[in-house]
Amino acid sequence: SQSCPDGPKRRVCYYYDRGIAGVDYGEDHVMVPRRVDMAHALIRSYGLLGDMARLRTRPATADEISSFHDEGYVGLLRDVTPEGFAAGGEMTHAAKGFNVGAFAKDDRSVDNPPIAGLWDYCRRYAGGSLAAARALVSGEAEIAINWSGGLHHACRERASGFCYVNDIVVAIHELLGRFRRVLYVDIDVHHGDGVETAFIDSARVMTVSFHQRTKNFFPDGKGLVEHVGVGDGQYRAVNVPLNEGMDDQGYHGLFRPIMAKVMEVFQPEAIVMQCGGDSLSGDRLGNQNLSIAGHAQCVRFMRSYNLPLLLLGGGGYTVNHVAACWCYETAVAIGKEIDDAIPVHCYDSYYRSQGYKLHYPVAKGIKNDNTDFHVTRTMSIVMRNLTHLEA
Ligand code: ZLV
Ligand code: CA
Ligand code: ZN
Repeated sequence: SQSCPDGPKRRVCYYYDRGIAGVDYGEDHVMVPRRVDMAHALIRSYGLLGDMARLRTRPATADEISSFHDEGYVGLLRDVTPEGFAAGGEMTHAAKGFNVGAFAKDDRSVDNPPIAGLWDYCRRYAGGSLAAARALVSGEAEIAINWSGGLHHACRERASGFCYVNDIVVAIHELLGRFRRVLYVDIDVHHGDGVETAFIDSARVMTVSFHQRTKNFFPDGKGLVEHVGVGDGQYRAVNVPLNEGMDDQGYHGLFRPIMAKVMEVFQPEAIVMQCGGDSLSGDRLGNQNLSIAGHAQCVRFMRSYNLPLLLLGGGGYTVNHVAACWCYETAVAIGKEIDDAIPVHCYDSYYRSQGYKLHYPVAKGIKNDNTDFHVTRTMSIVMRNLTHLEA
């Protein structure tokens, strides 16, 4: 196959379901599923759809979702409606028990609203991740992409952090049918707690999360560098906590050596990467300072190992940034250079503030609270933990 700066082109499968774009978490909610439609429109306008096979699939079934989730919780996801929830009866009570529609203790915001079409939404984004995993299992694809997936906080029997069904866990279960060891890498600014917990005692799945760990940052109390997994999973959970303001250089100073060591000691047969775009500079929730190039460098680095690779979305709350990022990472997956100038397309007005350029400049004058002392300490603890897995 044709060569390019990042090695040969790869067979890439891509999932997109237009039924997801219209999902509404609520007017004041920061999660905007339309960002996936924006990314898709951008991907199309750059002509990248011609370089990938499109994954056509059916939405995931209740049985497939139940491979991870509790049946009672799955039943609630299927039955709950905004109207039924608003009625204040039995359903309201049941939903809140599963953390759907529950108010935060201290304010009026709802992380996991009982949105219209909730079950259909869950089935579609989980179906995409499952189909992507199957394309890797069959060998049809070397890289499979679902930007609408990556909802890493969902637990077996409760919603958490805008996530209802954990499509990542469902997809990893599918990959385990074929691959002996699966590596999970999470560059979302939040800790990948749902995935870590699901495989906390597994020797076959290693989870690595890079995340912001500052006062009260969600999910509070998770993802400490000391959390390494239990039982057969000991040292197979890796946590890299960050302070605010990490830039490209600092991030890669950690990412590259840690991931190289992880690859060496764990020797996975497939890689799943959650590419949450809230670690980008200027995100509405995250306080990091990565550029799109820096974020995508993580994808490029994992891709260079030439293993079956599943790329998923996740967070990302400044919609023009995250859409541009996922478009660029799609090009990286394919192995194609794309122009910085955004082509004319239906969402191009969203990119006016960045001069219609894909690579917007990172925020200036952001303080990087990750001192050399902090970074060196984190790195040495993580590396020491990993030496326990050396053959
Ligand atoms: O990007 O903010 O902090 C994957 C992902 O990782 C909380 N939730 C909970 C725990 C107590 N608080 C609730 C109060 C939050 C303050 C207000 C919001 C306003 C509207 C809608 C959502 C939020 C919000 N919620 C900001 N941060 C949260 C987190 C959840 C973060 C999930 C990240 C998901 C998709
Ligand atoms: Ca993370
Ligand atoms: Zn996030």
